[in-house]
Amino acid sequence: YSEQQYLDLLLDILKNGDQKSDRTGTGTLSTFGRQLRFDLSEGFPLLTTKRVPFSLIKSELLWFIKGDTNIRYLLQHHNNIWNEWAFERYVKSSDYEGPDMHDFGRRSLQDEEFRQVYEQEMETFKQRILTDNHFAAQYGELGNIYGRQWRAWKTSWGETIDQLGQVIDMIKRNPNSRRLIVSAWNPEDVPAMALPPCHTLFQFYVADGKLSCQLYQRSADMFLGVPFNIASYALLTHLIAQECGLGVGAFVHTLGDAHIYQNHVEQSHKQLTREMRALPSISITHPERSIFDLDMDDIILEGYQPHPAIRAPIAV
Ligand code: UFP
Repeated sequence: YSEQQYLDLLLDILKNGDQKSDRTGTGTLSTFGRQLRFDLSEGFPLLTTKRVPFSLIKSELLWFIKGDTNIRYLLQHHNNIWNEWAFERYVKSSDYEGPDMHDFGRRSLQDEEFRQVYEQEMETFKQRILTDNHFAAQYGELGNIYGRQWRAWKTSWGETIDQLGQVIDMIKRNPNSRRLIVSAWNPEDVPAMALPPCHTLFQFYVADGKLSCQLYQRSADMFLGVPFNIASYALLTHLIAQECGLGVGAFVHTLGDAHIYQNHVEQSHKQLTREMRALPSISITHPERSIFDLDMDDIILEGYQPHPAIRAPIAV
């Protein structure tokens, strides 16, 4: 059963993980080199032991697929998950003239008065991204993140490579290929990135008329990040299978540093007390539409009846 594997790994890390300090100063329990395997024909692997916000996963994935790296599209779909990265560049720039925002992530958790000022500034920032084209082009842009590497990887000879487009063509023309790979990890760009890609590289595999996908994730926040990542790549596999006229096989999730933050331990135990429910399913309403033209309404999640969400602080 798909979800059980996730829960088993969560429990194993709680019991046997090594205590390890980390970049964010939070501290983790950690293991290295683990794998989860989801049979996508069993159902769509969106966790049922807590609610995972599928619409955020869907809009982020469509944004990646379009090769868009500007948060305006996300904001138009009420998706705020990348805001802090854009906001940070803005408040560090010479154009920013508002109240001091240094270290806003940590300070807004610790200082209620500051949090209100920060939220006001963030709201103003979001409105300007949505309404001011020039401002959006300058400060909504996140640069060399997933969408760019997937669709327009820069070459040394001054051109770009559409890795996702090419891999889809290859799946259609030569499904037996063992070279069906997309890499988000660009060593030339990594030193300048605030958040180097966590989902680093993925490979497709076709057998028996079914498409499988394996992801190598270098760093995995088991409680908050991984439930998103599983659903995102499961959805990507569905969309590409549809595009290529194939059924869905497995999503194989290989994890490098798989960790539970110390401030997620209690929440993880709580999740482990819950009974799994039936998995939801995915349907695509315009199967003839190209994967690059899909909109939010074209993908429908059905039968999702999870336990309530469990709040936890995100490590920044
Ligand atoms: N993280 C995930 N999945 C993601 C993502 C981030 O688990 O899709 F973007 C977590 C992993 C880690 C942190 O806890 O974010 C990134 O920190 P670092 O770069 O130090 O590994």
